[in-house]
Amino acid sequence: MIKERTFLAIKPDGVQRGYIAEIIGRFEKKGFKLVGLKQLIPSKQLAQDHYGVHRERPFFKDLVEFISSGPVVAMIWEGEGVILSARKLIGPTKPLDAEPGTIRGDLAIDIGRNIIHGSDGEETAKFEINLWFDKHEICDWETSDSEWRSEN
Ligand code: DAT
Ligand code: MG
Repeated sequence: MIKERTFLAIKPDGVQRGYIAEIIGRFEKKGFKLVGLKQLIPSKQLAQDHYGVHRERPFFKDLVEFISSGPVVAMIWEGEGVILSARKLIGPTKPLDAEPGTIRGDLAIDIGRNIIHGSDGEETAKFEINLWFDKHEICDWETSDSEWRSEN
């Protein structure tokens, strides 16, 4: 069985506003499995590498400053379809376009303070997991009720 994994990060605004439990709870309730979790204040270098694709964008400098300005909760979540599903649970980049029920739709207003990051595809997920986590920080485990969750 292929284990699909994605990288999610609660950004400094989500941490400061006290939404760690709220956000983790949404992915737990959905049925995904947490296999990596840590809190850190990212270095500028890490923030730049993470958002490297946006290097040429006018908001890049502010984005890097912001992400490295305070604690981030970095996570790896696992489950079938988790990459796309997490993006749906998060909602679109611009929180005012995000439907109620999504994390950004429920909890944010500002595009520059949209409280959570989620990998946007398979390759990005692999890249981001490797960038943020060492192998030994990833916890391979099976839920005791896994047989009730899926046919795999
Ligand atoms: P997402 O986080 O939904 O994957 P993205 O990859 O396009 O969105 O952009 C990364 C982050 O950069 C986004 O979460 C917030 C910031 N950002 C994107 N577009 C922006 C803009 N027009 N002005 C300010 N910040 C922006
Ligand atoms: Mg993105």
